[in-house]
Amino acid sequence: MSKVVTLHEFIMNRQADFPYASGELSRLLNDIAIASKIVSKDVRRAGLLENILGAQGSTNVQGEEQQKLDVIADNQFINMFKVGGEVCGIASEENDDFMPFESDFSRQGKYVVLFDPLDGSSNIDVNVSIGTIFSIYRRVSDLGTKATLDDMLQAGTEQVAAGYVLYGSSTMMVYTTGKGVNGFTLDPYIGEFCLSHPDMKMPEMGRIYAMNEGNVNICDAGIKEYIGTKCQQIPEGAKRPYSGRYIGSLVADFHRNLIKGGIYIYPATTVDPEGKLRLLYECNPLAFIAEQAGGIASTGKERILNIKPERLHQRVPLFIGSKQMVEQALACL
Ligand code: P6P
Repeated sequence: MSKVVTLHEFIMNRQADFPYASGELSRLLNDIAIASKIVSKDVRRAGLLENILGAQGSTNVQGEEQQKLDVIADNQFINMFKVGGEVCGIASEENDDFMPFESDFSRQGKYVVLFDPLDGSSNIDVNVSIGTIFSIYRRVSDLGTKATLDDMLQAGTEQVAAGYVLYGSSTMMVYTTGKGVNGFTLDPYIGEFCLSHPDMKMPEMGRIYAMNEGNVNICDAGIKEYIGTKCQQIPEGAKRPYSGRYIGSLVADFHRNLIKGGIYIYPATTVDPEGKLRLLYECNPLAFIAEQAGGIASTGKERILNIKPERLHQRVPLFIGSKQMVEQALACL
């Protein structure tokens, strides 16, 4: 029987990876884990509690109808960051502008967090997996001052950590600090995330493609070519074509591809000329994880992590997953 390694133990053990770390990032990652457990509890009961299920009756800056659980999750993470003291400000999908924390206590925080509190929330009412995505940067503004927009608009290469929480058949937290990717499964009986997927690597090749094929005639014709010639033909030596799997929840599609190999495509379309997914709190964190696991993340024209953001809710096209699959798709564009 191997020893159970909790997330807390793992983080503390890995702290030695960061010679100058004085524990702030470790505490921040633990704060995220605690907030995720609380959100997981709410997600698991969403269908039972009238005050949780359904639409909030408001729309976010994206023009998307907010679900009650979107707002609950957003507030849960924000409150955790405020009391934790490691974060001087945040930006989230659910808030129009970035949020510098006002207290002197928070202004001493070294980090900013950009996050999507509940991605795929339109799936809540139909009981499909959803997820939280987060991206952590060191602030560029001076300690003790108010967080600035520049703290938020940093290239993905500057991330110190990134991860996601998947509220699926089990609740998992997967993250990287730039030294590989590790996955933890929440054991509800002890209330701890326990190491279940050490040193995750994305297979270089896979047989799963994830795309909303309803868009296939309103995007780059090369994508239709890739799907028609690579995904929907029987590869040499194989017995069947690739499998199309599209959950409609980015975190769930990404996680499956991370484990089994695969590609997720959300291209620019005539409806969403910049693509649908947000650079700062969806594409960058997953790109960091993908690359750390041996995968690739591109807009179709450039490496996601190299982009210098200009706007908080900036959208970009996303091709992310197994190295060879993404390369094949990009070659068709
Ligand atoms: P569509 C959810 O809204 C999301 O941001 C991702 O989680 C998901 O992959 C995508 O959008 C689904 O978008 O246009 O296919 O419904």
